[in-house]
Amino acid sequence: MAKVHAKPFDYEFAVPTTALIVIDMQRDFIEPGGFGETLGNNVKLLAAIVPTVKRLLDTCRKAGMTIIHTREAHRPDLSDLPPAKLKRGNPKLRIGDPSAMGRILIAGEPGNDIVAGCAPLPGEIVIDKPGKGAFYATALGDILRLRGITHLLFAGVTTEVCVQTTMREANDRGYDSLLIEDATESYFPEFKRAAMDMIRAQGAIVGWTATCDQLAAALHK
Ligand code: TIU
Repeated sequence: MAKVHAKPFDYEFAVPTTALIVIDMQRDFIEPGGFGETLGNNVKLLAAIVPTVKRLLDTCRKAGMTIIHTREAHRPDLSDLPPAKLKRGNPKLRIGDPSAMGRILIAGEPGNDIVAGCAPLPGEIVIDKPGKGAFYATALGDILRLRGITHLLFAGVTTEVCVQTTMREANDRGYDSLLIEDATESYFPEFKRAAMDMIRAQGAIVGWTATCDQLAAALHK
């Protein structure tokens, strides 16, 4: 067993029954011209965590852990896009519209790729998800069950949207989840802080948080 000096108390896990889930480290959220920027956000904040997410991936790879990447992605014919999601707000470009990186938030388009620094390696699992949570309308639950996974480490973007939604889905399904504090980011620093506080409040009501270095120390990497 590995023990991380996490908040609000130590987080214990065994590598064979743990997966690292890296949420939506996609050009659409992290580079100018993608979905995140069309929503009116400053994407520079998110780009800053790419080296830490890469270090986290390398740490978990060296430990031999199951690695899962997710992408927020819709089918080219938009058949999995609820009208409510398409019409919400007043973005410059809507999902499916052409942009400098291909069609916004559409599977297979350049903007939908995971950024080069966090690219999946052969053998790692990649899940396309139409929602904010990675369990909704995907095979994630079945994949974790088939591998006997009980513990989940989380990283990626954005903290209070797709990361926190997925952690809450995982929590209700019985997983013990640890969020890596410096490997997740929000367009809104105050939302990141609030999400961290919410997750670990009330005795880890949603899960735990710790830094990438604290995890690496627990894994002796
Ligand atoms: N991946 C993810 O978090 N999707 C979003 O739409 N996030 C926002 O913060 N908008």
